[in-house]
Amino acid sequence: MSSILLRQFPRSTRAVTRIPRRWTSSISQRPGSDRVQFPGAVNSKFTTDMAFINPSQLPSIPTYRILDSNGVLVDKDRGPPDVPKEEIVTWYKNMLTALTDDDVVFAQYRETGVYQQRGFTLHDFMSQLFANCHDNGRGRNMPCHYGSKFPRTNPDLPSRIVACYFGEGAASEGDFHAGLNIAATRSSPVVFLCRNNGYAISTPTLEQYRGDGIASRGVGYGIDTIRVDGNDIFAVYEAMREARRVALSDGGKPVLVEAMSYRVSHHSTSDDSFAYRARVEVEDWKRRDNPIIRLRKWLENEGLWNEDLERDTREGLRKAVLKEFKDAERELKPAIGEAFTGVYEELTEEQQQQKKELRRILETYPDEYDLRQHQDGINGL
Ligand SMILES: Cc1ncc(C[n+]2csc(CCOP(=O)(O)OP(=O)(O)O)c2C)c(N)n1
Ligand SMILES: [Mg+2]
Repeated sequence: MSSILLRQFPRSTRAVTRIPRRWTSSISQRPGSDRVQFPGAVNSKFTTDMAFINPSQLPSIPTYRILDSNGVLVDKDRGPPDVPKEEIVTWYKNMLTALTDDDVVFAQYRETGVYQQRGFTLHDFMSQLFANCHDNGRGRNMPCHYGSKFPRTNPDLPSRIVACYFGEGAASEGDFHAGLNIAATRSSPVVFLCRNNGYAISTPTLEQYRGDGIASRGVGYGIDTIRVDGNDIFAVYEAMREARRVALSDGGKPVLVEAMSYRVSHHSTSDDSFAYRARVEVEDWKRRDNPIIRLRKWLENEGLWNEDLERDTREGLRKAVLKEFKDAERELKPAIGEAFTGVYEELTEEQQQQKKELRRILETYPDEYDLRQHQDGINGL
């Protein structure tokens, strides 16, 4: 089965992993040494104190920031990121990226800005949200689960990384732990970006973990790690740029970035978050500190933004969104047969049977299924 899957990608895009040769047997205990040299834990000092490590008594991992919540530079001796100020105005409107177009992105569902930076248009977003025939996922994903194909076609391009975005709730899955450990032991150039927003739908972080956030886990897996103030776009940009550089150093290694940014909205339109958190907690974050307000304050202090620009920009964006919304709503859905394509190069026997069964059901109950909204109606199957 895997060979069928692999055949879909040109040979040049397959990962070539060089595993460094390690001579673990050369680690030996020197007589009289003050520390243990054991293959499973090197350089650990002997001690006669029997002291269990109590994590709650260790200092928390600090949070890197450049701007305070009033949009003022914390360290007066250093400036904002080294880019023209006018460019920072475009960050406010469109987001920014520290990645290159060639880096591979594995996203959750809050990475709209990342897609936008890579050329996704309002038309592309709306097509996906309405699962219409222009959606390049062919209507097979939940709304907001955007996707696009592998960008690389030329293996001679400069080194690239994989950026993997996820929430702190996703980090409660076993896959997170396996993923970090595999990336560490295989020296993979991956930047793991955890957005810690305090909640996994209705589950607060207190019910998810007792350690020092997600960052402490990176340390546990031997991964270069930083915690950053996720409301500070300058700090996140700099941390990501540096994480990318580190990921490509020493022949490749993973990096973990934990960005702290409180979720002010409900999880989704079907969620009423006041059922599980205090309204005042939300109001405080909304009013006092969030990434948009913080950057806006900095821009206003610099004389680069004002109320008029804010109003015009919001109005322009609102119109553009509503236009795409109306257009996308009117488009046909993808052909029904698309439900079966895109995974295997050829349909498996099981899929062929399922397709036949689907046709039988659709033809038996024509009043239950409106096929006119799909491209090619029943012929699209
Ligand atoms: C394996 C699995 N279990 C449950 C869900 C349902 N689910 C969707 S989003 C979500 C919360 C995720 O929280 P987090 O990773 O913190 O992301 P956030 O939405 O807070 O950014 C859950 C439980 C899922 N999609 N997949
Ligand atoms: Mg979360």
